[in-house]
Amino acid sequence: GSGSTVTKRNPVFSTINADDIAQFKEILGEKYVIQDEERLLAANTDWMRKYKGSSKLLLQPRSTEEVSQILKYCNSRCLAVVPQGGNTGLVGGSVPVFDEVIINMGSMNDIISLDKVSGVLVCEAGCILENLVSFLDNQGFIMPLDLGAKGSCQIGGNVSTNAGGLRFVRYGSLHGNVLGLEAVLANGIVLDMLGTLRKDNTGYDLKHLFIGSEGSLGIVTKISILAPPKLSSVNLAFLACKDYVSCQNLLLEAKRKLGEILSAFEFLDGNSMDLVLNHLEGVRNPLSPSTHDFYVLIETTGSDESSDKEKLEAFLLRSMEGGLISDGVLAQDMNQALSFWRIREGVPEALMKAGAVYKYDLSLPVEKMYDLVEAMRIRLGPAAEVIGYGHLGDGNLHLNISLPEYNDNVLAQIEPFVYEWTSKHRGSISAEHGLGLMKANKIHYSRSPESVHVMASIKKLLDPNGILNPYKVLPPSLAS
Ligand code: FAD
Ligand code: 2HG
Ligand code: ZN
Repeated sequence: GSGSTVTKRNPVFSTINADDIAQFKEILGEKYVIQDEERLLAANTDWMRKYKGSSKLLLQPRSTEEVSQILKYCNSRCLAVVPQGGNTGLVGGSVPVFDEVIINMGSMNDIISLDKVSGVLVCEAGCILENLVSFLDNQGFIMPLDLGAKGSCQIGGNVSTNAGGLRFVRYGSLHGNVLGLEAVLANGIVLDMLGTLRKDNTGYDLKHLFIGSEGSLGIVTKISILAPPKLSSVNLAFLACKDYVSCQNLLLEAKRKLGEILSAFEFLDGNSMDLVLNHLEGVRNPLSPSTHDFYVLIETTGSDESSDKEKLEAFLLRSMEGGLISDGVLAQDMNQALSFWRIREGVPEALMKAGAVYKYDLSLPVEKMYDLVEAMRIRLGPAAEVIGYGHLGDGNLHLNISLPEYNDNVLAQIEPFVYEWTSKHRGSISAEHGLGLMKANKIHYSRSPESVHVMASIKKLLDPNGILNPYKVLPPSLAS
């Protein structure tokens, strides 16, 4: 009872019966129609173990044609479905709320092609991000996105959530990097939008509807994505700042002085660092024994080893002299760089180990961002640990509130305060994780009634029976 916000199953949806199972076995083959309790328990539970569904059926299609047949059948029977990728989503979007059929994309994991001239990679939606990273690395390319969940999340899940991550500051959104998609609509129709062109203004660009719509408009089956060339020189600095305003000023300086080579600018506060040190094995503070209130990671990626390094070193020296940085260390090799990243990428895992967590993924004006963390600390007092970290270079704060157990009194102190505060500062209540189940009813804090109305019309047009990921993204009252 820690995460769910919906209490009633929509009665328009059918429940699965023996005929349905037989039909799915006909379409997929016995082996790919899964009713095994252990598999279902895992697929019903989200990464945070906060949202739990009670689905009795998981389907594992191996081709677009199979996805199409499954959806066509589910639509005709009014059976609700949840598309599921790596199940690393953080807003309760990837698991059923009640007994929705889980459509797991993990078996659609073929890499279809890489054009080494254009850098366009075409692959199936179930490819795990890290596998694409390794494949491209061998060919001299990189993925335009990187995130802590890379070992489990799938490119289809990334596209469906419009995931941001650690390289966004350099390569931008998937709305720019995804060149084409194939998606299956609720009625089984396959939309071939799998272009590989950089420029293509022929009418409405429909693929964008599927980027970030969290499985509510269709199932993404194939993706073409622009992979940047791998550059020879990557450097990573782990820095300490005495206060938040120094982090902010360091960002402005980094954009001006490292602009063309800057590839990541991440921050975490001292409380986030403590949490990581207390809960993750084998992690140490590279700046210890000193402790600091703020830490910043700056990564540069460029093509000239000596001049890139010189540029970064000069920048760090100047920032140190100017008092923007109070301490810092430059990774000397790949292993040390990985150990720095482990600290930043390990925060969500450390939070999980610490107990219960309330997560807020906010876009805010950089100069206001940390005020919210401080306001929250004052509001909650010693009842909870409030930490702030995230993608400072993108104006994206991850505000997390950690406590031993879920507590409705604490929650009532956090919400709606956090949403109202964000809305007042014209921020977004979902910078990169999506709305999922957690925030389906909160969309109005960041979108006008007119916009939400158009979204609901699009949903109705593409999925008139509302079978695709019900109770998620839009307020249920509008979506069905
Ligand atoms: P899932 O969790 O399985 O699904 C997410 C949503 O997409 C669900 O609504 C699901 O129904 C839908 N979906 C999945 N596959 C498809 C498909 N093929 N077609 C249609 N709909 C589909 N997010 C960020 O943006 N930036 C980060 O830096 C970041 N870091 C993370 C670090 C950790 C440790 C964790 C656990 C999560 C992180 N996330 C981050 C959140 C998460 O959004 C991403 O991990 C990822 O994009 C989700 O991919 P997935 O394959 O696990 O999708
Ligand atoms: C990250 O940037 C992820 O590490 C997770 O987006 C954020 O745990 C969070 O709040
Ligand atoms: Zn993030």
